[in-house]
Amino acid sequence: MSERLVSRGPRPSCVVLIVTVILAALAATYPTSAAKNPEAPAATLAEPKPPLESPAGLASLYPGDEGIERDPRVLFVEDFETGTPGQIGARWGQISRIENVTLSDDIHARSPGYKSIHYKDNAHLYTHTKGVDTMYVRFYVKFHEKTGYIHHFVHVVADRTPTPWPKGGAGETPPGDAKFSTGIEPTGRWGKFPPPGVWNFYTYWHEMKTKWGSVFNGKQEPIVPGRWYCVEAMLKANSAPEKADGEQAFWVDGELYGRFTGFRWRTTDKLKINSFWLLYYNTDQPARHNKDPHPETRVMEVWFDDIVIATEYIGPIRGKPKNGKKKATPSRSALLTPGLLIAAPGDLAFSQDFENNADGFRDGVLRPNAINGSQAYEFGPKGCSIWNAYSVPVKDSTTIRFKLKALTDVDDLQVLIWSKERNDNCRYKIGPLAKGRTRDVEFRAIEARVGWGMKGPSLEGCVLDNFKLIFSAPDDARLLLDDFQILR
Ligand SMILES: [Ca+2]
Ligand SMILES: [Ca+2]
Repeated sequence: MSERLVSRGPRPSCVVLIVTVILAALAATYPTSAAKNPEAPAATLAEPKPPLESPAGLASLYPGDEGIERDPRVLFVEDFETGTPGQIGARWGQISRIENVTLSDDIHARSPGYKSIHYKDNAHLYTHTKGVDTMYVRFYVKFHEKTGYIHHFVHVVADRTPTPWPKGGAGETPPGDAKFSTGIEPTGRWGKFPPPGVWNFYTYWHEMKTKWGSVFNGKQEPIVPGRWYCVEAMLKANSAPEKADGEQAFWVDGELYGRFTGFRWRTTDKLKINSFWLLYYNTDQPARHNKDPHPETRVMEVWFDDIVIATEYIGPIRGKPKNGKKKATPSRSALLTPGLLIAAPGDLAFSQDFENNADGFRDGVLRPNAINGSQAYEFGPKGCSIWNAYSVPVKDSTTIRFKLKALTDVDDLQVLIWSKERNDNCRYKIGPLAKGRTRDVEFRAIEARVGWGMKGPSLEGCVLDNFKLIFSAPDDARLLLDDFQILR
């Protein structure tokens, strides 16, 4: 599933230009290098530091990061000292391409532990924290000495309806009440820098002007392959739906490299920053875009360590643990605590298992022994539907759940829910389903939205009292539906 969402189109040069201009303006306000340069004029040094450039972070309170996981401002800690990749994946919530993930004794100079995690080619860990309005993420990272250019990298995500797996969305502008995200990524900037390039932000939100996300360039300092770095990213939501006071910033080895302001990231404060994607995604595309003359010599490997996620600035590790090497108590995904990130599904409002009848449903027929021996409801591409068998005001907890089995290959499966309030259908796209495959579908009613592209208003606040399922296939194609449930 993660493959689909990460294909990326070309980065429009006009955006790069605009952002460069914005950055130049910002640089005047935040003289990052001058403040660190002992030869800079005294006047520059005497100026008060911008709030985000404070050199002291949470890490300065916990030498060697010892006990940092117990700070109430800290949301998640992972030092890769505990457990196998499988166990690490289980506590994060999801690991992909586990066969490409190993623990390594390659550690950075300030490491308070023994091990880092190593990815080869393609892999990810994906996790969730409690939802917050401002998130800081710190990680240590090293690229292989022979690294090539990288397609996609580490992301911070605000997701209204979080799932254990990262969702799609490449090339799609997310609705302002559903999602925004930013990636802290190396980019070659069309071959201007050797691999892996320089750090930038690659960002998706509802007001982005381009199809493929927006790029925000910071200080153009080429990343040295084979060297460990401390990289930090901050994402701050706008304080009210109508205010454009959101921000994002990133630091390298404690130095502010880029700060960008004036974002209206979200249209509701119900949308919180809550997901972290330790992603390493490679294709042959960036080698082409950057005109890499020797892509065949590249070794796509990366190391990560000492991840801390918090609501305040963290900073690089300072000092050493009191008693030599240490292990953190590793965190667990907030999604593993039901009801913490999103209201748990409500009470059952309606269910139909099709064992005795199809009461409420129309335009299909009962079929015995259809899905794992259970009787189900069979219907064609024009769809089946149910009207007025339940009436549920749509809240975050309102959930729709059912089982599908395709008797032929079908495409473009989607749910239509008519909304009187919207005077339109709200849609939820399921996608294709291969012949013989059974799928458990579960989604929140607030995920259904007006419009073919699901970009319009959602079903939030409407009354849920109908459901229709349609798909694309020849007229004689058939699909089976079973165990349909509506939860309040
Ligand atoms: Ca470690
Ligand atoms: Ca059944």
